[in-house]
Formats: sequence, C-alpha cells, structure tokens
Amino acid sequence: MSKVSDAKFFNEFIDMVDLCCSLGWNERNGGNMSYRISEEDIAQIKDEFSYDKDWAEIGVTVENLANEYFLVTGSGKYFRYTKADPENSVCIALIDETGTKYKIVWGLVSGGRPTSEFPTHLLNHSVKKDITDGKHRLVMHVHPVNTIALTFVLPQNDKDFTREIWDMMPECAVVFPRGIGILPLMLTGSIDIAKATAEKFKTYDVVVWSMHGIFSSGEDFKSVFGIIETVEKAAEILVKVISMGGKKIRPTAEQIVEVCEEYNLDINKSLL
Ligand code: 2HA
Ligand code: ZN
Repeated sequence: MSKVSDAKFFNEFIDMVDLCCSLGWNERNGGNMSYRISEEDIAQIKDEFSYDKDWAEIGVTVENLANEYFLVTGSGKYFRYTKADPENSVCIALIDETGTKYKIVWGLVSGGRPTSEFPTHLLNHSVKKDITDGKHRLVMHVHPVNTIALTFVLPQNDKDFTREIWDMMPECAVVFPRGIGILPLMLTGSIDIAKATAEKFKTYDVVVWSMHGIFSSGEDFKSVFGIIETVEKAAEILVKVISMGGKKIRPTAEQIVEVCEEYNLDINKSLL
C-alpha cells in the first residue's frame, strides 16, 4: 500500500498540469485533464479512498468504463495552484457499474466536482479504450495561443486544417499521422461537444475546438504532451509565416508521405 500522493501516475499528472500552466496553455481555470488509473495502481492506493459521497450523473453513458477510476482536475480549479494544493484541486472518481454515474472517492477535500468537461473526457476515454485495446489512458484539454489563433483564419475542415499544420515541419505527420479533427465553436461542457469530440476521436488522437483549444488522447503523459506541443509549435510557425505574407513554398503530398513511410507509419492519406 502507498499514499495517493506518492504514486508515480499521480505525480506525473500534477507535474503535467504544472508544466502546461507554465507554458501558458492553461490560464486561470482553463483546460482540464483526466487519467484512467490502472488496476495495479488502484490496488496500491485504495486504502485511502472513502466511498461515503453520493453518486452523481455523468450525463452520458460509458458502459466500457464501468468500475474504472479516473484522476481528474476539478471544476473551477486553477492549474497554477494545483501542485501546491493537489488535494483541493483534483479528485479520483469511480464510475458506477452502469457507466452512467460517478462518485468522488479521494480529493477535492473542501468540496467541488470534476471538470465541467468530464462528460467529454469520459466519452473520449470510452472511444479510445475500445479502439486502442485499453492502451490510451490520458485525455488532456488545453488553450494554446497559436493553435487557437489559427482557428480564426484557417478553413474549418479536417483536411485543410491538418494539411496546413502538417506542412510546417516533417515531424508533424510523424507525430500525428492520423491528422487533426476540427470542430466549430460549441458550448463548453455540453453533451453536444462531448459527442462531437468522441466522434472525431474515432479517427484522430487530436481534435481542435475552434476558437477554444485542443483535446488530445494518448497512452501516457509524454505522448499526449508531445502531440500537443508539436501541434502548437507548428501553429506558431504558421502564424509567423502568415504574418510575413503567407507561404511561398510548401512540401508536396509525396514528401509528407515519404517521411511517414520511412518510419512505417500509417498516414491518413485522405487528408492529403
Ligand atoms: O474552464 O477549459 O473547456 C475549463 C475549460 C472548459
Ligand atoms: Zn477549455
């Protein structure tokens, strides 16, 4: 048995929240993060859990997440203060056996509830758990400046948006060969945005919410962070290119495919 605060996944989660904040991706209470905890980790820490709290409705049904535990940031909590006060900033929530309710079993000691985007996080975990045979465990939502800025000027479709980003560095297609999904501005925390994002997650590991931010999923902290920082760096290059008058040259589709073939990656050719 060990304490929640000593668990490796917990410390990686808190450090990631802190890093995202220091990069300017999570102003005030902007952004949120959730991690599906493994059975082995739960076995180590569950002596600290309390099951006294009431069940609450999730708002969506996630049958394949029944009885799973999630570490998740709290609604209205600031990323900036999470590392200093994790027990008041994040919680561990258990999903009930029907996949329709959750219960806080650890954390948010002064009250509160999981992020307003919890339905979106859970629906996306549900999709990715199925597709990746349980490999994906982390879902992260951030508000990076350059990516958001581009959503005001780039075409609002997956193909054009992805290609504009892929064009910026050969690494982009290698890091997210399935591409990027883009959604229009939708009501934050709504069931509609949860469903629309989950639909995109059937194809993509990264979805851009127009005029809002990025949602991404992956196996662990470094892979999700790696995708988001690559999208945001490419976005920063593109903002500079547009500011200098726009592209004069661009890679060909063949050049983008060639890099992926070099690394045996299954690039989404429908976006080229
Ligand atoms: O305030 O980022 O999308 C948290 C959010 C909502
Ligand atoms: Zn947001």
